[in-house]
Amino acid sequence: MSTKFIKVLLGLFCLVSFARAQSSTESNYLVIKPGDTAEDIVHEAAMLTPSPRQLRWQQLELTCFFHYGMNTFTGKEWGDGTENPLLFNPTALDAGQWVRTVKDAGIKQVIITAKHHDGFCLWPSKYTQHSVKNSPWKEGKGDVVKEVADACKRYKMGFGIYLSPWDRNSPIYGTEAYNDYFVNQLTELLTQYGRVDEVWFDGANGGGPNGKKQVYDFNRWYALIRKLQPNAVIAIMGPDVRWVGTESGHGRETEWSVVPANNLDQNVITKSSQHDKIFKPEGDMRGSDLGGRDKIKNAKGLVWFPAETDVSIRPGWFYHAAEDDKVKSPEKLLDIYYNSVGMNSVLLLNIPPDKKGLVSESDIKALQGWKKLRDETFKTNLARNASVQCANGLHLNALLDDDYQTYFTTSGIDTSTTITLNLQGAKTFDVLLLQENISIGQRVEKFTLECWDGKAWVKTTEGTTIGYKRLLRFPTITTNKVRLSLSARLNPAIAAFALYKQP
Ligand code: FUL
Repeated sequence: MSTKFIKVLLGLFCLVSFARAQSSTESNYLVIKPGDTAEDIVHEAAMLTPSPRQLRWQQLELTCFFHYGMNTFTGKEWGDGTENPLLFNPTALDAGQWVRTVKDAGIKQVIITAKHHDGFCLWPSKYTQHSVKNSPWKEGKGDVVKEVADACKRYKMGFGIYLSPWDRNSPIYGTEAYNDYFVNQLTELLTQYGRVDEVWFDGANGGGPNGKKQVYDFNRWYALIRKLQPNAVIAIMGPDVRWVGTESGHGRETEWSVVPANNLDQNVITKSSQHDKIFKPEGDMRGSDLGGRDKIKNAKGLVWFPAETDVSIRPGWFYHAAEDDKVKSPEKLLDIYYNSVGMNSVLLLNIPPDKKGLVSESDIKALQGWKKLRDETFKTNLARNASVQCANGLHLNALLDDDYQTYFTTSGIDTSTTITLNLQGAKTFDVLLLQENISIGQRVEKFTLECWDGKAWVKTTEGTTIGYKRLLRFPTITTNKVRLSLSARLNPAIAAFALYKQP
């Protein structure tokens, strides 16, 4: 039996025997074996699945940043670390208002900038004087990180921390002692505030106060996080979540969650279990396609490494009163939603609280308008009552059952299919939603939606990858019959198909 045939059989076994997806036990990483053909590698990519922590994170869809700190009070974006802690003095800080506001907008997890590049800590760290403990706020007894963590518990929201590796205040930055200092701070954050769901490490690495650059001890940090907070994803300068490559809020049309892993340290991999692989992301993060056939054919390894799209609701990452009239409109935020969540990415939207310590009115209005636009569009799936036909399909109704766990797939070794949906009368729509069940893998490489105009099939929209979620907008169309054609790397696992009409 050829290895290709065995792999196809294996893929089929996974699909057919698990009509409902089980919790992911497959690996999110593999090393390409010498002698694997380009076709073998494509099948291997199709078999990779997210780790449980990556799967949980992907399903959040909407997360947010709170950039807050010394810059809020100095008006800067990057403090230089010489700022006086006396400047930090919010008059009405209410983390409950922050978390409530973003929860009302549909956001599921927040990340607080516990320390930005200026080194000022929003919690009373034992290891530095440059923190809230030397500020007038609550007479030095306050702890912003605790207030945010507590609000997240109260409102049942995910909680994450941003800890800037680059520290422009620390006198030991640029020496090995800084790595110990960083581990000490990380330990405080990972042990004093309950569950942490995401740890976000920035890529920025300039010089410290003495001009020296720091060689970061990433592996030590990752091991500490895995030990103290095993459910947390480690983002950006970390192994679980990849930066999408821009800060514009627009992801890529072709977004593969499986990408080459040439930079993995092979010694670390063989020493640790594959689920706990440890590596620092390197290489091109900005290309238009990071995981297509051309990109993976010469890879040494493959890894499930999904994209996160970070963007600020304002021009800057921190609050500046002068930008109150430059808050992104609900329509602009909706565009960002289609181009991030709708492109197989998680959105990380920054909403910076103001000097008082509150999310400002202009941001609240924009978030409310954005939520309303999404609710109006996505309230009714116009394909919901369709009858579904497919010559080589299995579990056809799984497409429309509103259950992400169940999924449509193809029979035999077919990796392409055409699904026809009779909409039971004329329907008018302008949005297509597709979802793959990623606990089986990301497999679709190309899809086309056509509508029946009474005489012939007319192409309405098309795309390449789907992944966890794909949303496409197109000119309004009315029809009683649509068909979806797709081709995949291995039997596709389609969890959802929906059509919507924008208000
Ligand atoms: C960047 C930082 O330099 C910005 O200040 C901001 O924190 C952004 C999210 O990441 O690299």
